[in-house]
Amino acid sequence: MNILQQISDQIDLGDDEKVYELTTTAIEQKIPVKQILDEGLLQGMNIVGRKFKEHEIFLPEVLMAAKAMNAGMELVKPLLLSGNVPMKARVVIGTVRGDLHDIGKNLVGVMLKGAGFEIIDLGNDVTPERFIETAKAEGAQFIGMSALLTTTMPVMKEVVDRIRSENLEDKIRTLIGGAAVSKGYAEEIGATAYCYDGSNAIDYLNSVI
Ligand code: B12
Repeated sequence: MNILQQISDQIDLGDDEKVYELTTTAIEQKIPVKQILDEGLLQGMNIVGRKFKEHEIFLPEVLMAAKAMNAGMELVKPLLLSGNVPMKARVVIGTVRGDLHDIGKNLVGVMLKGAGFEIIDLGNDVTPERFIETAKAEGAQFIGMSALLTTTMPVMKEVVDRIRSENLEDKIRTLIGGAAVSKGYAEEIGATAYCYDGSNAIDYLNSVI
């Protein structure tokens, strides 16, 4: 069986040691890192997401899959970061208040860093105040927010509204992403942009800086 297919299967089975082992082999075989990510690791998480949605699996299995995904990400991360690219802009990134999903946000952070952006990662469960105060204190030009839950996406609007009420729109632009949100939602709340993944975020940022 194709090694990327095996990585995906082992994420689905939640075996972090196997994922680590297989990802190491895939890297040694010089399979492009983007392909390992898309066709192995992310493919596995997509299957897990579908099964969770259809109640075929439950939270403990999802947690194990997330742990397995992270085991692979640890190996892929240095490759995404290699190459000394000059700093292009500073981005504060985080998952919004009440939301603990951080796999996608971490991945986007690593990809942006690899593309030459300075990333200040606030982690998950981040309040609007913390996003804005950090961006102001660090002189960041962008705030990147992640939300995976429909119940937490309104926090993004709180951030956008607050930036507007403090007249900071020209200084700090907002970028939103995560499975719960869409381009339409970004337009509705007045966020500067919606990006569906890390590559899309890199393209967007490169086009505006
Ligand atoms: C893994 C997972 C978990 C793990 C999270 C582990 C972790 N450390 O992140 C655990 C088990 C903790 C979990 C818990 C819960 N989860 Co959950 N979880 C998932 C699952 C299966 C996969 C998410 C994931 O990591 N995907 C892989 C990453 C790489 O993809 P991604 O996050 O979408 O990120 C990509 C893009 O969206 C984008 N992106 C993401 N963020 C950002 C930010 C910026 C700035 C940009 C530019 C781009 C960007 O780029 C990324 C890379 O391509 C999803 C299913 C799904 N389809 O998304 C459910 C899902 C998100 N969870 C769900 C639910 C309901 C829950 C719980 C409420 C369950 C419960 N009953 O307790 C809790 C909530 C906990 C909380 N308060 O946050 C629902 C949400 C439904 C909804 N409409 O709100 C989903 C959709 C599953 C479902 N279909 O029911 N979950």
